[in-house]
Amino acid sequence: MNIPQHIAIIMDGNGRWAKQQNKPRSYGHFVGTDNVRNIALKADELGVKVLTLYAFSTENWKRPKEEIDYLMSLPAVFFDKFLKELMEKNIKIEVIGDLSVLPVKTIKVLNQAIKKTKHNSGMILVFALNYGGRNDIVEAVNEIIKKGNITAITEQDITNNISTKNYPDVDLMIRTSLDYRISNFLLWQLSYAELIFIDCYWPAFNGEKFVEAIEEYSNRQRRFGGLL
Ligand code: V0D
Repeated sequence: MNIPQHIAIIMDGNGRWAKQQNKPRSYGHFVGTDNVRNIALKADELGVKVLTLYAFSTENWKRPKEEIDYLMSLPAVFFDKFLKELMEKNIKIEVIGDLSVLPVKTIKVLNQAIKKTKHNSGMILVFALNYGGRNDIVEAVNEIIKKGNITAITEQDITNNISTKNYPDVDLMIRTSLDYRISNFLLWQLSYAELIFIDCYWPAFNGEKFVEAIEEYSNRQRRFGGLL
């Protein structure tokens, strides 16, 4: 099996999963948080180098305030339960997106976890928070302009200044719960990625289904490598 170096996941369907069992949306988010741990550990075990998870998009601010407040408490819930385990596995936490407008408490929790795992040399677990793909490209261009004296830029300039500049290109993008959209996730970075859409809500997505997706990726690579 050909293991992708960098996997990106849109963790969709938490609300619908909860509704199916007559539970509040927040319950879906809560179980979804536990599932982040399951999938991250599986990815680590398989030898994935970078796992990028779309946790909160710039469009998610349109949701009811109550739901947003709950979502913003989840990084703390996640680290209280799992930071010890992440340390044991030598996993490094990083974040992409515009954190400046998140609640101060959430920013503090994130910075603490980033700091604590900074010297870990294993898998990098990246959370995309208040992230938008178009904004990521615009910010990269602004970075380039700031460096001054520029009349033309190249693709490499953008690649070198975008939020994922330190990671390998995304090999595989998985979206759960069968919406066939990129939804302003990693636009620049998904140019050559395999896209896999899975008929399963995020809280019900498990290690077995994750491995199946990677097998599908691996088969596509093999067909491509063998020139059809
Ligand atoms: C809800 C499914 C973990 C998607 C997963 C702030 C929607 C559960 C985190 C998390 C969310 C983020 C950063 C970090 C550590 C953990 C998270 C949000 C939503 C939005 F450093 N799960 N999770 N963050 N959900």
